[in-house]
Amino acid sequence: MRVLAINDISCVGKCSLTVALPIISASGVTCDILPTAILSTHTGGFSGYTFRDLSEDIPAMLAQWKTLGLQYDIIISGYLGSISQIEMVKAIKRDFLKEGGLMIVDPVMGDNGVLYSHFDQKFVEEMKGLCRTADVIVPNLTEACFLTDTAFASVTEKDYPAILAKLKALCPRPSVTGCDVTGADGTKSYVFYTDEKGNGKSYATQKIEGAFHGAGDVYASALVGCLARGVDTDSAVRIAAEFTTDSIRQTALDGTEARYGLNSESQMYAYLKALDGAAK
Ligand code: PXL
Repeated sequence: MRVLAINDISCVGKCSLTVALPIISASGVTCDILPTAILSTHTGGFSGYTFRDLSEDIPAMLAQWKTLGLQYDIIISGYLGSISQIEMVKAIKRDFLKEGGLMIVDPVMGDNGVLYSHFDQKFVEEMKGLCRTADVIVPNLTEACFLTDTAFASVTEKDYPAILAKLKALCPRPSVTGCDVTGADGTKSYVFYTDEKGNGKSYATQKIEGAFHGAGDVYASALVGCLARGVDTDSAVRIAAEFTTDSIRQTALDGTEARYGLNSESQMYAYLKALDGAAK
């Protein structure tokens, strides 16, 4: 089983490839990487970071890979620094995804209702196009709103199923994270998702107050790890969501700054045990 993770390298801050590579590899499959950019830190909560766009290097890298005949069972794309990189990912899918392979798009664009630095509405429109080429997409609620032209500020918990249904017009198997629902027993954080048969479902974990950077990357990477090991969607969503929540809980206990990312390292063993129990 061979996975390709297309994402940036943010050297500090534990997101994108510094999260995807360890989690997907530990899941027991080969994880090759295509770095889209190298940043000294990620862009959320840091200033003065360096940002080297690697777009110019990528065609020659892909040309060499073609000579090797590389083909992937799963391709996951994450942070893309420009519209031309979105086009590049579409071409990589055409050239490097095996027949019957899985294209997974994490439409990394924003959080808490706002787009990250460097992104605008034009990028959102292009990202909708990339999502249309995917089998699975893993937006957070903010990204799901941008992809479905929904005003984030006016979203209530009653709207989540409709947002999921709208995303299905883009891609058959969306999974939306960070959907908070408050009930008598407190607030829960739901993933609203669609299984292999097209059924809309949800899975709840405990809501831990605060904004935690890199949570989407941990979730997407664990989901890919599970799917790569042949785990069914229901179990994959459950295992990835619990791993992410456990990592957030530990980070909150540690009291580290949110911008330095999640302590998912401490939860890796539990994640792998759950994965091993569910893997075919
Ligand atoms: O975690 C998402 C992400 C990935 N890559 C870069 C980012 C962010 C979020 O801020 O800045 C460079």
